[in-house]
Amino acid sequence: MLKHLATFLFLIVISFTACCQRVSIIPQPVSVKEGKGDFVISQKTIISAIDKEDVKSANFFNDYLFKIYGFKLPVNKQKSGKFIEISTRKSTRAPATDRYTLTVTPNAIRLVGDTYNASFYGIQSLIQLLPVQVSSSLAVPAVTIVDSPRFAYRGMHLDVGRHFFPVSFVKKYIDYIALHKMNYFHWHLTEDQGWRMEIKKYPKLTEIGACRNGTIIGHHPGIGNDSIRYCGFYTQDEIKEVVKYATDRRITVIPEIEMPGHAEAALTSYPFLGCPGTGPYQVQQGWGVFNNVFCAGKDSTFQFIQDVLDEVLTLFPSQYIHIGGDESPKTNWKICPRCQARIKEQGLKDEHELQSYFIQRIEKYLNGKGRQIIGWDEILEGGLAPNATVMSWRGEEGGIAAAKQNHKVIMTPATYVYFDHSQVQKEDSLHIGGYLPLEKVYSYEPVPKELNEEQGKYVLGAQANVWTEYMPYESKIEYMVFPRMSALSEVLWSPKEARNWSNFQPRLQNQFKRYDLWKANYSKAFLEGKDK
Ligand code: TNX
Repeated sequence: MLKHLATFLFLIVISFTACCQRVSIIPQPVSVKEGKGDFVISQKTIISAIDKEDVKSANFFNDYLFKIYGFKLPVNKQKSGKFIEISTRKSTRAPATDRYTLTVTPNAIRLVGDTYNASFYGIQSLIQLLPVQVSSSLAVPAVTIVDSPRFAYRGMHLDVGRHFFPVSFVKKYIDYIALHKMNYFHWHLTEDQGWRMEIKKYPKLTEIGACRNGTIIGHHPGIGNDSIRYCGFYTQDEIKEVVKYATDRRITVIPEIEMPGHAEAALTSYPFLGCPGTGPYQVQQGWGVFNNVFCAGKDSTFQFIQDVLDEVLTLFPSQYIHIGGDESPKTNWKICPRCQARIKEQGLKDEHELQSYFIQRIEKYLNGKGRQIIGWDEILEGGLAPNATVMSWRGEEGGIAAAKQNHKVIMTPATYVYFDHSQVQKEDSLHIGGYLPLEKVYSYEPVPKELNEEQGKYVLGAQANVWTEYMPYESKIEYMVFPRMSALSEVLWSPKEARNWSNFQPRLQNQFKRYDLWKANYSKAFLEGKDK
């Protein structure tokens, strides 16, 4: 009883603080100085933006206004009356810091970015200065904000292999990323349970590989199978559309083409890709790790992957291409004469070194095309490819080891940022297992204390992973992602010293109201004090 009373009082205090705080931004900016009075946005307020890129930022703001408040503002080159001015300095000083200054006075709103990205981030702060009550005249509190991100890599991942999500939802997800001032979307496009990207040279990848004949019911290994054919893939035109949509929002899309494991949908489409004597293959209907992986002994496997990557490169301008590398059992390779011959011919010690050979061969190919690879931390086993960036998921150890070898690292440890884990101790809906409450995400420090200052610089940032085995529909993704994504955005953006859990909570109360405005689903575990 006493405990409930305490929670109740705590919530009252929090809502009170939230209601009366004029500036409530997530992620917390570097510097906020509140002024006096308000700038009132009416339907006649002009947005002044000259540069074409700044106009894109103005358009994002306008789209938001329209979607949430039902009106748009005129965008002009001139300033007149009370105006919102967006401009970018295009600072050539290295390194470009993505810093912006947003000044609101009763007469004008001025946003100046050092880079186009920065101006776009300033728009996200401006959006969060808008009232959470819908109205046709919007009071924006006077304030001066000077702000820039702590980490260069602020990412969200989405697995569309286990469950497929249409372009409309992918765009919504990209908007969520943008609204959190995050800048990378890691699109996990191929899996054992479905190949989701059209490849012109290999049409069977989507004719066969994009469909499975059923899906297990319940938690792995399941209490049956629904026997419903489940299909989905993106055409190359759709992919172009998504990449453009993300680019306009200052987000880089990193495609992931999984190898050598998690590839059974590809093997089902083209059985020559597997090891002799293995198979038959099927697009998998349950979850987990499967033995049927790309054969590392055949040159035809590498030719196939290179052909696929050639098409990937034409669609994704990203400097980074994710090649997977995780959870690839060596069972087939151990009995495969072609793989054993490769081990011998290359003077490799074992199948782990064969995996390393596999990844290095692909790295060389992609480096030759001016791109860099990212791989899950298993790519450390058997020797790291010379220029690879490591995504550390099995805890932080992989990231620490890679940074110590002077390799770039993106931290995605399951213990802090796996949003397929539950936010409450007793989660009613199906989930992968594991308990990751909001406060734990908020407490995450991406630079491990095991690294010295120099090594710490190799940590580019972090990312939350959203594996969709138990997220069959869109609102479930939103439920798993919110509000933890808001906590992660602050971990990645705000200065380390500015991060403060008791200061974050009242700001989060406003953020919940924004989720409502967005009509986004979210977990109420924290809001109702049920995540302890
Ligand atoms: C491990 S994280 C995987 C995924 C699963 C996930 C479930 C990683 C690189 N591989 O294939 O979906 O666990 O949490």
